[in-house]
Amino acid sequence: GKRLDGKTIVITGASSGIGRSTALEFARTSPKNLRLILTARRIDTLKEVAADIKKEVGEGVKVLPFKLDVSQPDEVRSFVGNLPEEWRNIDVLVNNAGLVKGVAKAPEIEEADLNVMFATNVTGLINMTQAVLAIFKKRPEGGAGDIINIGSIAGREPYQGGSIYCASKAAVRSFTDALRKELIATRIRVIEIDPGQVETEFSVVRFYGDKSKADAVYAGCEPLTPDDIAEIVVFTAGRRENVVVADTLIFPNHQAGTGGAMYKK
Ligand code: NDP
Ligand code: 8X3
Repeated sequence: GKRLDGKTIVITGASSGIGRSTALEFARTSPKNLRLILTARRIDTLKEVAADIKKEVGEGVKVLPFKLDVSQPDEVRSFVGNLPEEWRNIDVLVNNAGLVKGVAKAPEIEEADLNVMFATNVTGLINMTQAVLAIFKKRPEGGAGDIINIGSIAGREPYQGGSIYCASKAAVRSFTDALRKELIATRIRVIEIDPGQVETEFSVVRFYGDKSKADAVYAGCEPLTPDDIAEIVVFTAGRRENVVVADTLIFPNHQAGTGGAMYKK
């Protein structure tokens, strides 16, 4: 609604799943004067998302597809400076880009998998936050803007075969909580949203592209949809300035945790 009108919003990982749905939901909620900067590695897919937004809400929302690999610190460092001038006054950052690779137990985890999970989910999120905080901090009252971090139930309840992913999401949680304390004297809101099971490309990526293994994860379950999480992201950004939806955990009805805490028909 009105509170979001005129805002400039950056979403990382907007080419798929929760990030893509979040872009569409922002556009639906505030179809006038919004600027959406959609980032991910797959620029062609981002352009498709931009076209989907235009088709659904028309020309009122300005969309900038922008190729950005958050795991590359140099790319993140030059990100804001490489935006066209009228896109730099960022109000909201949605740190959504993230991934899991494999289900190996600790002794067997591939070094490349370990590194890409931390470089994306942790260092990438921190570097993006630093880049955007530089803009937020220039505003009155110590700064203003929203940082919305997508964590996971995995960051609260680690499970076998997910040690690195779970540790990465626990790191997100600690970073987020510390940052909220550091920014207590400002108008910057620091928000964490922790989904449970959502059906996206997440499991396809986890199983290195094996769609049948990914489908088996959701067999007999009714997972959340990415739109379910997108609605909550947009809700938090649309609250009155003094309201911080600091921390949210969202499950589908059959879920109460990780590991065994998933009811399968
Ligand atoms: P998807 O795989 O569908 O989407 C992940 C997005 O992240 C893609 O747009 C992908 O784009 C992007 N991404 C991956 N690596 C990078 C990178 N290095 N730089 C920029 N973008 C990147 O999965 P989800 O939508 O499910 O995941 C979104 C977030 O939600 C993640 O942080 C995930 O951990 C979290 N989450 C997911 C849950 C689930 O059950 N699905 C539950 C809890 C949390 P591209 O490949 O084009 O770069
Ligand atoms: C994704 C949820 O539990 O499959 O963050 O790791 S889980």
